[in-house]
Amino acid sequence: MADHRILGASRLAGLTPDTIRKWESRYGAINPRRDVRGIRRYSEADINRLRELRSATDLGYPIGEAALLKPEELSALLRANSAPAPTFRTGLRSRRPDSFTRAVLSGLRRYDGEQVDRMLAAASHLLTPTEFVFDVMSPLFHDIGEAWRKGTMEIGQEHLFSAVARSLLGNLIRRYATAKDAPSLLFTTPAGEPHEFGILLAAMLAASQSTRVHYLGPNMPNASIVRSAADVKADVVVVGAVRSRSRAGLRRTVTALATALPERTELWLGGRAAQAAVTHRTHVQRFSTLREFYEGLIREFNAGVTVLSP
Ligand code: B12
Repeated sequence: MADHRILGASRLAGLTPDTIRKWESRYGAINPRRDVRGIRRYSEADINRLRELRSATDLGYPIGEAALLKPEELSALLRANSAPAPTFRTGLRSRRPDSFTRAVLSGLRRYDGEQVDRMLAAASHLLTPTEFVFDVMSPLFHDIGEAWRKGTMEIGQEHLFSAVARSLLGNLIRRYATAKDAPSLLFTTPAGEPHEFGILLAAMLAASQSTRVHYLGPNMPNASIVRSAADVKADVVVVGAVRSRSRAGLRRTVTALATALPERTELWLGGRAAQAAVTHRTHVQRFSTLREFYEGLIREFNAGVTVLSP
């Protein structure tokens, strides 16, 4: 069957020539052959792919994401979504979390921060908050941290991912709507504890459950934590502890913090070193994993309804 020039392809696919060119140059969505004069020639398969990409974007998928799908994946996606368009955070079953993690890692290998950002943003839109945290962000942080530690990934790539992830998670946390009387949770780590991604993910889970989140980042002296907790009327201070080098030091810090916080404020400890920080004060809870923390949130605040501001 004869190939088509761009005008014919445009008519058959229902897209403007300009869009077709952009989808090719920006997203690598198709790769038409060129004839001897360098003019693009679109095969039936190219036109079919353009039609399917158009349908995917009509359904609400960003072109940058749809363009990454292989032809059979794109067809399967359209079959699964032939009914209504996805709405924000419906947790689309056909969007497999591992397709996002693969796309993020491939962007990261090329230092393509824009792709990393786009894929993470798409995952945050198309998956539920818990799927996003447990199935995309947590495995990515883990795998990238390990790859960096083993030397199979450059420190620059780990930093690129961390910068994009920190900014995206920060924005997401601020976008959740909270009621005025929602429980107030403050997130930080003690002085000398630089590992912040556990508290960042925990903060995202808490925000998705309509609590009021105050994310203050890592490495805060006890006195500052106590003052900030008073300022924001914290119901809970959530402290992350990943390093376990000095158990005694951590225990001292945590006990001092627990004592200095007012009675109304609970202290929640999270992270792999949290168990080491034994303290006998009441109103202290420990969560080794993010899942336990999430269950704790639901249990304590009877949360469950996710409200997003537009
Ligand atoms: C990235 C990283 C760093 C970064 C942190 C950047 C940042 N802004 O967070 C930097 C470069 C700062 C760093 C520094 C150090 N690090 Co470091 N780091 C890592 C690494 C590679 C990844 C950690 C990470 O972010 N993982 C992703 C997060 C999401 O997972 P996570 O931290 O494991 O937390 C999980 C749970 O613990 C829990 N969790 C964690 N926090 C919280 C909080 C709450 C509230 C809850 C509910 C749950 C929770 O949920 C998470 C998901 O399951 C790990 C190795 C690894 N692969 O884990 C080492 C690691 C954590 N680092 C380690 C160490 C020793 C250090 C250093 C002391 C020295 C060093 N050898 O590098 C310094 C600290 C120096 C200092 N200033 O004090 C050790 C800790 C060992 C230990 N048990 O004590 C590890 C395990 C590496 C190792 N095997 O030696 N590190």
